[in-house]
Amino acid sequence: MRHLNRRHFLGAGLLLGASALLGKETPSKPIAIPQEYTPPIIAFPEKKPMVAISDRPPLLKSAKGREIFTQAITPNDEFFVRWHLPDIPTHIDLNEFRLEVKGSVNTPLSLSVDDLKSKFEPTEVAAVLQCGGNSRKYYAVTGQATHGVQWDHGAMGCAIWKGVKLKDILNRAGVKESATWVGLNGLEKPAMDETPDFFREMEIAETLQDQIIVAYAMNGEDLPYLNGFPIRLVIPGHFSDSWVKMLSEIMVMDTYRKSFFMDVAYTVPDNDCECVVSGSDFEYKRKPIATMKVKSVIGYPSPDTLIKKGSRVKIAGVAFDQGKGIKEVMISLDGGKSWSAAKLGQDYGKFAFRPWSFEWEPKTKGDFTIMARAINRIGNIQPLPDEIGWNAGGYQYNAVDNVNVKIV
Ligand SMILES: Nc1nc2c(c(=O)[nH]1)N[C@H]1C(S)=C(S)[C@@H](COP(=O)(O)O)O[C@H]1N2
Ligand SMILES: [Mo]
Repeated sequence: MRHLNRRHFLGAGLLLGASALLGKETPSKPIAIPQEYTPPIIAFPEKKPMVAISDRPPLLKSAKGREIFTQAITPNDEFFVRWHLPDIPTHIDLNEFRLEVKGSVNTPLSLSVDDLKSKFEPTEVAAVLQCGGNSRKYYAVTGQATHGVQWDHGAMGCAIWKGVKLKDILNRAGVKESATWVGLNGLEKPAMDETPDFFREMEIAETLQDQIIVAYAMNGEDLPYLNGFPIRLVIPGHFSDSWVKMLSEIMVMDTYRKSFFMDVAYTVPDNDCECVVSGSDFEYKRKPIATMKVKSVIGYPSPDTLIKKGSRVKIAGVAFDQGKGIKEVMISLDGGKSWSAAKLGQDYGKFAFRPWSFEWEPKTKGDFTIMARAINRIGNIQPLPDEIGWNAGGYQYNAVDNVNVKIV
């Protein structure tokens, strides 16, 4: 088992993503609010030019900004990209690539992508892929910034994933009775010995859920290389840190294996609100982030748009949750005093983006704040920005989105 010095990774490790995993001590309090920085727009293979927050490892978001979130399905060539380790393979030979299923199983398997396509029943699911750190920068509004890549809403997307149920693969291998956990590993290797491997774990019971798939197609095409070609795990309703890309190993285990990305990186306070007093850094008992929280994002208009008085504006966006389904999206044009229901668009299923729209004909000039607030079918509702619980890693941000526009 890889031995990690826990303290070594606290705090600063998350501030700059992978590059900072290699050193640095916990920063002293209070956490500094990061400086604004305008990242370049770079074209990567199979992608439109995208905003490159980092190019090694690639951290890309759509150059359209929030306007990519006016549609239910995010195009592959604009889908965001997030890798932790700089050493991702430069090529993959499908004749050699195998998904190994091993450990506590009766029959270890070594499956090619063709095997997955021809020897298993295919299945499809539309599902939102959202980084646990998505929208993290908006925590700064609370007065206390958080560690990690300061994503706006760009670290999410929704695609139609096609592949094989994880449980079908596990059943084919025959999981032994002693097994309790399943470890999932991607093809990329840590660049240095002291960097943790990107390794995720799931409890056996969780892996048996029907909707979890090993996907070989995204929106009807091969997965883009940067989104995990040739196969990746898809766990609908779950934050994407566990959606292992370039999945090459499924290790069935009798005991839990401690790992950096499970136990330290993507964690929130282990209490009911999953929050702490803002600014209290990482000195709390943690648990891994899991299911997503109800959320909506305004796709159009973008902040600071000038709108002519009397013109017709179609406010539009997307909403989603952990898979209960969106019941309603409410819009406010007066800073939250009154709310009206938006019109919900096409339903791609309970794990997908639910597009919504709201017609507005502004009749007076001045500054307006548009707010959007989603409620799901079990009554979960987005908190207002000043009500959201804070955590040092800046995970699970889901406060009511707002955009300021000017009517002229
Ligand atoms: N192999 C591998 N899989 C991975 C990661 C990684 O670094 N390596 N990052 C995870 C995280 S934290 C996120 S947010 C998603 C990003 O998926 P995307 O690049 O397809 O958008 O991949 C997940 N799967
Ligand atoms: Mo992530």
